[in-house]
Amino acid sequence: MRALILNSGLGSRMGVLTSEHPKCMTELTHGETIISRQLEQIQEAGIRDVIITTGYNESVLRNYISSMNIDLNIRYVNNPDYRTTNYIYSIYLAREYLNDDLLFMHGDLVFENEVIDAVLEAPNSVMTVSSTRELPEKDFKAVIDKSGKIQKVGVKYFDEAMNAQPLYKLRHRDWEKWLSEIIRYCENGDRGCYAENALNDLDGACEIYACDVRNMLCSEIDTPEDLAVVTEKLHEIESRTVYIAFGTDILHSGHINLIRKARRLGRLIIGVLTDEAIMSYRRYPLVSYEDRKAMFENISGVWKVVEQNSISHRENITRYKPDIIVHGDDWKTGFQKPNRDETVSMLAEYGGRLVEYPYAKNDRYAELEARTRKDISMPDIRRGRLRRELAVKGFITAMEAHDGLTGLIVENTVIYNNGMPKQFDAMWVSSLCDSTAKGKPDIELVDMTSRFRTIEDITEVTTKPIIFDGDTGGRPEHFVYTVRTLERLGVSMVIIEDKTGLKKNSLFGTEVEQTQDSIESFSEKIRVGKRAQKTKEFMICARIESLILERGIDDALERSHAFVEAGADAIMMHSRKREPYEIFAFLERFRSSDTTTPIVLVPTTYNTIREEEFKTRGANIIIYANHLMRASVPAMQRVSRTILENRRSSECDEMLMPFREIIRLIPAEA
Ligand code: SPV
Ligand code: MG
Repeated sequence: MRALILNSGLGSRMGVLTSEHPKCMTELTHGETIISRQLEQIQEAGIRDVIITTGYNESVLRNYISSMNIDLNIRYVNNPDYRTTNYIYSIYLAREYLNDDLLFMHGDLVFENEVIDAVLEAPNSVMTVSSTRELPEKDFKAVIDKSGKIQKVGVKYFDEAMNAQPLYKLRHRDWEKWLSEIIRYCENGDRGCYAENALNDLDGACEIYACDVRNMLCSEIDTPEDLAVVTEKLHEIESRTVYIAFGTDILHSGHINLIRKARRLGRLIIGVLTDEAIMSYRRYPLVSYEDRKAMFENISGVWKVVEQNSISHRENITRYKPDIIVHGDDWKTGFQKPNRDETVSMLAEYGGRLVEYPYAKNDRYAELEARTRKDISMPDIRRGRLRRELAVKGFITAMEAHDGLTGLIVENTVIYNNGMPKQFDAMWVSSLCDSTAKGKPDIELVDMTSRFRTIEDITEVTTKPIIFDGDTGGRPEHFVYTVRTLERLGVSMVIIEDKTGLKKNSLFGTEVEQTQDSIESFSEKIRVGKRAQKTKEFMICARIESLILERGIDDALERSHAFVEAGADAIMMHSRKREPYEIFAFLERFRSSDTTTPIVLVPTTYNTIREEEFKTRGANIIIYANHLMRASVPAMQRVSRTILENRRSSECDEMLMPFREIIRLIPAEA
């Protein structure tokens, strides 16, 4: 595409303002002239070839443009008869350079960036019109048909006409027709009329549509009064604030393009989503908040970078009252829709507006995201995540996973409540479910090598942090190896319970014989584990069985403090009561002297309490310890029985998920 700017005319209505240079050199704001603004906009649109027709004061204009810092191929075409001819003749003289799609404008036209964006994005040939401005007495008006196509352009049309401005984007096939007519006019000696007269003779054969720019700035400057109006509008445009939020940690060309467009609309504020906000809907960010903030601060043309605490724009709309919010159009549907609706209604309250650009879908971006996911699933990055999530969110939830598939379910299950996403933060690799999956009792019979294999099956296909149920931790000499292997595998936390001898599952409580380890012996195991640990991030959590074995809260508290003293990074207090009171009592008493050590709860039996209440009472990690396993067993039994009863499987259809849906859960190798 090329640009054509017509600058041959005298501009006599500007009076002294054009006595020494052509009208296009009229200053608008601090050093910016009409022509410098147009050329910059053309350059930003990615157009390289510009044809400028000249006449009056040509050398002044050429010297001025050559002093500008722009990177454009400019060809000047002089119209020596500029005093006696109109621009139709200037175009005729330039005809050999106009053999392409064309962005065509008069040299006295000032328009805001959104106008040129709209013109260039239009699929057809277009001319700018305004449906909201009054019809001018002397200037151009366009007659438009029902399909939006322009029928006539001129100063004399008033019926079914709209205010029109001489800014066109012309597809070559349309422009070719108009240019042939211009050539015919000029060769017939008709050089004093508007080029649009030639267009009108084509009777709509040249398909140009109206591009309605409504109240946006798009005005010719003919008089000093016009200049005053335009400069005032430009000041208003320059003081507009534009807001755009980013939850990304990899900047790709799609983001850069969006930023480039956004900053052309006003002073750009970028809202950087906090780690917590990103984790709530997507995944753990690979790059820290501080680094992401710095990344945006270093992009030129960004006015301010601020924090956005949630995926909702609410807080920052209230705080910054941006005139414009920019977003990709992908949020018109899907989980972000309520967020978009909220944004639109908040903007409407004070007259702000939303500008949406087509979402840049690109296989390369998907590949980049897949690679990032791979990176965050690597042990060194994954291991420290639980600590960071605890630091950022203070309260997290974990769901049981016992193989790759259940890992994927925990990884990918997300729900949206009014546009606010919710998902599990971590995975619990339970000894009970790991053993059950192998058809074995939960008595430390499944050896560590097999348990590590389960972890690997899960880590291979997921990214969320893993909390590993280490049973009793075994002998201290063995625990040393377990700790190091878990660290190598990228596990974030091991929980070991203060039992000794043949361990049985805690949900049996006192129905079976179980022995609690002594404080001294278990403290020593914790110390040995902490000494063996190679990385700073790995966590060892002490699980206390006093309430399970009905030894009372005082015993539970004494042990908790002793195990923290021995180096435990967290305490898991277990209970198998249906009522939560002993857990609440423990939380209250423990928190009265220890406000920082994370507390882990497994509310399998006292399951009527919601997460918020545990959080308020001082708990930090809630584990749903066996629910996926318990969901699958009755489903499998029902299907097995139904097939036996019916001697075929069609009765089960309703109970089964088609395999092509199951396969969707499984990511393809990127
Ligand atoms: C497990 O899930 O293996 C546990 C928790 O240890 S519980 O079964 O409640 O003891
Ligand atoms: Mg267990």
